[in-house]
Amino acid sequence: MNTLDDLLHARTGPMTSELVQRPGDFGLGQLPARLAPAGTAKSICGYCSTGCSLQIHLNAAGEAINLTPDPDHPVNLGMACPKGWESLAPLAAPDRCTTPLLRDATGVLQPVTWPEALAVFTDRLKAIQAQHGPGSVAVLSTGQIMTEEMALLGALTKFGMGIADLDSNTRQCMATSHVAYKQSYGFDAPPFTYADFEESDVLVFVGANPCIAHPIMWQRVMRNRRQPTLIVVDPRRTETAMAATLHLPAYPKSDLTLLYGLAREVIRRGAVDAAFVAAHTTGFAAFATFVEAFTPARVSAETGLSTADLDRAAAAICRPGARVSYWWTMGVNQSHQATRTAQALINLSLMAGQIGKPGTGANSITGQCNAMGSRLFGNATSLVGGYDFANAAHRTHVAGILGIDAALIPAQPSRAYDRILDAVETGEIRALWIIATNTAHSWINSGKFARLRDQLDFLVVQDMYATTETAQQADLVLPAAGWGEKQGVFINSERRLGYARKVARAPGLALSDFSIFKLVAEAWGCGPLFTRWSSPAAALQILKDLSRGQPCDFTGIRDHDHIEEQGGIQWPYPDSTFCRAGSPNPAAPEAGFGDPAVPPPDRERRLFADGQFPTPDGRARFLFDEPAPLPEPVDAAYPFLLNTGRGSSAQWHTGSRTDKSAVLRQLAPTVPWIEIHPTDATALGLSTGQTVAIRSRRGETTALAVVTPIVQPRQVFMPMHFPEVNRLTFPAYDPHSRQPAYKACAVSLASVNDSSA
Ligand SMILES: Nc1nc2c(c(=O)[nH]1)N[C@H]1C(S)=C(S)[C@@H](COP(=O)(O)OP(=O)(O)OC[C@H]3O[C@@H](n4cnc5c(=O)[nH]c(N)nc54)[C@H](O)[C@@H]3O)O[C@H]1N2
Ligand SMILES: Nc1nc2c(c(=O)[nH]1)N[C@H]1C(S)=C(S)[C@@H](COP(=O)(O)OP(=O)(O)OC[C@H]3O[C@@H](n4cnc5c(=O)[nH]c(N)nc54)[C@H](O)[C@@H]3O)O[C@H]1N2
Ligand code: SF4
Ligand SMILES: [Mo]
Repeated sequence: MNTLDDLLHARTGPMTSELVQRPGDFGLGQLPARLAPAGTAKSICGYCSTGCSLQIHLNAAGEAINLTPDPDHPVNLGMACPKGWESLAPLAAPDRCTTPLLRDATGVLQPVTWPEALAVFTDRLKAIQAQHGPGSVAVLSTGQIMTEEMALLGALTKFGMGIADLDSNTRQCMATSHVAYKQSYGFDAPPFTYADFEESDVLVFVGANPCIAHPIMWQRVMRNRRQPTLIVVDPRRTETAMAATLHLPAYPKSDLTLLYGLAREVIRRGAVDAAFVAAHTTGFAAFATFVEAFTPARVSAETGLSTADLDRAAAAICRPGARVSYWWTMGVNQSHQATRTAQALINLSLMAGQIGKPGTGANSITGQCNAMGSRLFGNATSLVGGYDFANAAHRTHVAGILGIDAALIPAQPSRAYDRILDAVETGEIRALWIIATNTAHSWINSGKFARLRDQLDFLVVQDMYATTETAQQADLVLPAAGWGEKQGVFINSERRLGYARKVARAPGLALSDFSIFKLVAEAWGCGPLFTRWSSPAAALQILKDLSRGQPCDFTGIRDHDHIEEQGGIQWPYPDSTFCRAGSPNPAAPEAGFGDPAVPPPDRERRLFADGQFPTPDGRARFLFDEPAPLPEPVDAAYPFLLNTGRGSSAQWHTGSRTDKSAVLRQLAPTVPWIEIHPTDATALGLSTGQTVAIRSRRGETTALAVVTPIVQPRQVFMPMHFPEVNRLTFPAYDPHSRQPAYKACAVSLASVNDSSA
């Protein structure tokens, strides 16, 4: 099982026929004749956390030739954004990494065989561990591989290879939501379902630009027939803000003050749900006293918003009988007080009893396709399955399920990403294995990572492409299959497990991450620990066992096919409640599945309808702190505040996938740009299309000026899709989540005389 020969044969052998539905299942008449697919397969999109389902059109060999959005899926209802439509293009890119690559003595990456690559991998990493201790090797992973893969990686590295430090790009993205929910609700449990977009009377978006970053979620907002009030808190007048009833362009990172001021208004206007607060929460009295200081005058002075706008916002969220929902993304999570800001939104929803009912909730929108999977099963911050490393009973329980010695499980979580890099700087960590993330581009203050490269004795990068900024610096590159070339589960923003299918062959010698991890386990000598992890399908059964009894319990899911048949399945989905009700035999996990006597569960469900939270006392907590000043405020030398984020719906992060699509390349600029307010542009003598030099205390770069009132005066915005951006950013972190505060640093601007260009 799972030898290299097996894996390579499986990869090159015929596409499995179960992928292909009968041609008659597909509405052929609706398609242009040239597609004439032999059948279709469904697969969940591998970009953002919306989790749209795509119908992949297959040729007679079962290989993908095109796709259309799935009309039957409860998430996207037949829609997809440009990235989803273009999902197949990156697979065929000419720069796919098709063979392991090893840097030779002259510094050139040269093709090697898998056995050679695995031997170098284990020999080098074991030698480094032998010389400097097991903690001298660390891993940086991702929210963009399958749940089964990230769980196997977490188990392999921590329990098999003795690696204590395994973090991922989820730190850059969702760490704040994870910590905020865990502290407030007792578990990382986003309570909502996408139907809440349609069932809300007042939707408050804070630091979220779904028009660009989650376009299909935004389509769900547009389907709301309740004439909703849309409030958007964002220093920029984004596409989302333009569509709002009320745009609150609060000064960057003044959200905490604003939200405490709104909480004060909820109390003052008598909109507190006293019965809910008394029965289901703790800490409200102290919170109510705390927010008294956040008077409209103070909030107006510190946020730059008018008291009239504050009054409008307060009136909207306090409207009697209105269903109010709060939605946040990176404008909140990437802040120096991110966790408390997220909790300020949670507090607003708790105090008004706006949770567990249609159209309510304090709802974190996830970023990557499987950031939710990594939050539950990544084995970084929480022990795999949402347990605690520090809890001995949890370690024993997880060890029992995995059939390993509990002593193999470390008693503390991984160090956070920034602290892993700090440990590289001090020489404590000497080797990194980076999987499905492009650290050299996406990490904050990237100049530091560039300098650290020389401190590393060994850098392994596992990616679809050897051309990323990070892979170019590697000593060893392991070629990975991408979305569409392997199968497994993604968990979307509304806790829905979705199944992504294999519909294409990986090029050359590229292998799925799952297969690579299995090969590493064998080469390392810890393969027997992972015998049960024989395939993604087998791994899903292990994940089910890990989830049992947890708030995320999905033991009622049968297998991958069950997930697909149901149009995805939201957790919780315990076997006791749904599929196995009436099944007398808990020892036979398959018993009772599909029992016609058991009604199917609702396709959309939300959490906390009963007011019970998974804290020890069953109550949610009010958590708060004093607002603190910006880590790097503007001054005379650096008078502009730089904000960064998503530039267009056609660009994904560091561009390693989306840049490969000729269609997507036409939908957005391919060079860095910077949004500048007209007043500032005039003062600097700049007009749109001219080159501007941007300097921070960390680095400098140039970009094309886009003169626009989208940004406020003295604020500028750059899309994160160009590596230049993180040369500028200031390395500040939220103290609870250690998430980088990418969205506020001080820069200076100057017009570049480009008459020579
Ligand atoms: N097209 C596309 N879609 C994506 C992605 C992509 O790369 N491309 N990435 C995915 C991922 S991983 C993520 S995490 C999400 C991110 O999704 P979003 O968070 O919606 O996107 P961002 O543009 O990073 O940030 C959202 C907004 O926060 C605002 N903001 C900045 N500072 C503040 C502040 O202090 N307060 C407030 N209230 N707002 C502030 C910014 O002006 C910006 O408009 O998108 C996902 N979807
Ligand atoms: N300035 C600034 N910086 C930011 C942000 C910001 O708002 N501003 N946002 C941050 C956020 S929220 C995020 S999520 C990060 C994202 O930052 P990254 O994770 O660095 O960005 P990606 O381009 O998505 O990188 C994913 C890599 O995985 C590879 N890959 C894709 N699929 C697979 C697979 O199945 N297997 C393997 N092995 N490789 C695969 C891709 O080729 C790509 O190189 O950026 C962060 N950086
Ligand atoms: S909205 Fe997200 S999940 Fe849907 S098609 Fe676009 S990138 Fe894919
Ligand atoms: Mo993200």
